[in-house]
Amino acid sequence: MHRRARQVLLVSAVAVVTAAGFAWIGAATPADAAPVSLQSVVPVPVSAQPAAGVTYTLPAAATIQTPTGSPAATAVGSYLADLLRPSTGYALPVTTTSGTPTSGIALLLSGADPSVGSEGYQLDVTAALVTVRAQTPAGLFHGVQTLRQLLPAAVEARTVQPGPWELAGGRIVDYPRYGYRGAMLDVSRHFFGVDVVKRYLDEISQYKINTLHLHLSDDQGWRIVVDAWPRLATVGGSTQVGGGAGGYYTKAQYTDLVAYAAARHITIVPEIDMPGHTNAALASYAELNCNNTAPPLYTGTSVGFSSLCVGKEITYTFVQQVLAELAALTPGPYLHIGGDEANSTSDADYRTFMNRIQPFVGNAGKTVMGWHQLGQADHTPGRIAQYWGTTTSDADLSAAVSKGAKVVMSPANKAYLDMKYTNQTPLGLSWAGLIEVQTAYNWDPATLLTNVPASAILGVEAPMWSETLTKLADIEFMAFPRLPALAELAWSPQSARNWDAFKTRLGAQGPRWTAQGINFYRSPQVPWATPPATGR
Ligand code: IFG
Repeated sequence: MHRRARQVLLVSAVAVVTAAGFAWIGAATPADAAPVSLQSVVPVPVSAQPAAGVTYTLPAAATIQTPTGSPAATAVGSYLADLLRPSTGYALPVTTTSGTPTSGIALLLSGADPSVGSEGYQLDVTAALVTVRAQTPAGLFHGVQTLRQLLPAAVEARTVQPGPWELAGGRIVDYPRYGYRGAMLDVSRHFFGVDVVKRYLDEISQYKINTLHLHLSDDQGWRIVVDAWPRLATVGGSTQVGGGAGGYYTKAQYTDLVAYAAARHITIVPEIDMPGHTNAALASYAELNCNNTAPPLYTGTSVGFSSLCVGKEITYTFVQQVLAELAALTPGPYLHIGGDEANSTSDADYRTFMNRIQPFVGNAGKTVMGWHQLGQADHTPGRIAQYWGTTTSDADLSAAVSKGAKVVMSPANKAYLDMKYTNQTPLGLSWAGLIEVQTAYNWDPATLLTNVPASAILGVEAPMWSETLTKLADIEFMAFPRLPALAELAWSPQSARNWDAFKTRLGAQGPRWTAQGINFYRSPQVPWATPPATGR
């Protein structure tokens, strides 16, 4: 090659590398330099109107202002301050005001678009201030989660990051499609302590989930103290799948979890699974068994082999006392009484048992929730059937609905977070099928079932069974990114949802999870954004 030409080639090569280099460095900043788009929020809002050319920059002296006379609104302000202080390094005092702020961040309980209802919000960003308006503190909390996502991913770091902390101008008016937006954690197969559950509550609250169902009892473990039956915890809670030490929540710990959830506007739904899935209770008290002999504690993963003794009176004393003590600790409206896989209980006994114990829930001031097999038993007012089937119709579910039940959708082949993503997923099961992110996202809770009216659907819940999960990182790997996908099904209008737009919005959540230390699955279906250069 001619020398001159070689020189030109070399220069241009250097130019390309340099440009590419700058381009690469540049690539790290446009994400930071351009404020996060209002169109990028997960779950996608009902409406988002960007204000072209308007940007709000959070000043170091900003205050967070909440209305006088609402401690719950002030608590949301403090929650926001706790989120933003570590990464911005700003003081962000939380003050109360009876007026209309003109700068900083305002959380107000007046002036919201009436469409926001009891859980929605209106978010306005101008050059001068950010205002979240809602009718309730829960609405303010959900607006704060959106505000959080509109700040750079670096805001999720727990050490001070360089700003600027910019927000794109505009207005979002948003409210949920469904009132029941849940996650479930099985703390029986493997026990997870208070700190793990609190971390999971932190993580799911980012996506406007408002219910955490705790599966507190099963064959392998009983996880909540019952004063009238102390061996349930001390014996029934003494092991877990694989033979580990297990554990249980004291009443004080359960109460702490309930309060922690409530501060994130999440309601706890406790489950005592009956009459099957009861080996831990049967192993704790011989007298609960029909043959007066306690079976050994169970550390395997089979299901369907246990049953409370339907013919013994002590069984009903037991159930009534357990439910009464649990109800007294549970401010939420529901007690979940299980009812699944009662393979060792005859159909007649199942109906006899369920018809006799359901009133105990009502007597304790709560409403019955159960797996959809509960449709075999009589209706009780307000009852919820939780659908966990893999088919588009089910006789027990139809029976429940025909008797007046509402439905929470947890189809095992769409919403079970313990299902493997692919055959290569190291954790999880696959009996309901493999669930990659697109499978978890691409369905409509209102129309999946052929013979259940859309009006019967209360919402969606994503169960996380823990036969194969032993630690927080396992829970995170299975929940992220599918839980945000299911959260969008539960919150956003069906008309606003489509996979191609969602996967890009989901990809932009990746750096936020990296900054939070969430151990998420980098699904090949998702175009993951590059994480910002943040310290943890
Ligand atoms: N089905 C059982 C769960 C659990 C699950 C694991 C329900 C309602 C399989 N019952 O799901 O206890 O073992 O995927």
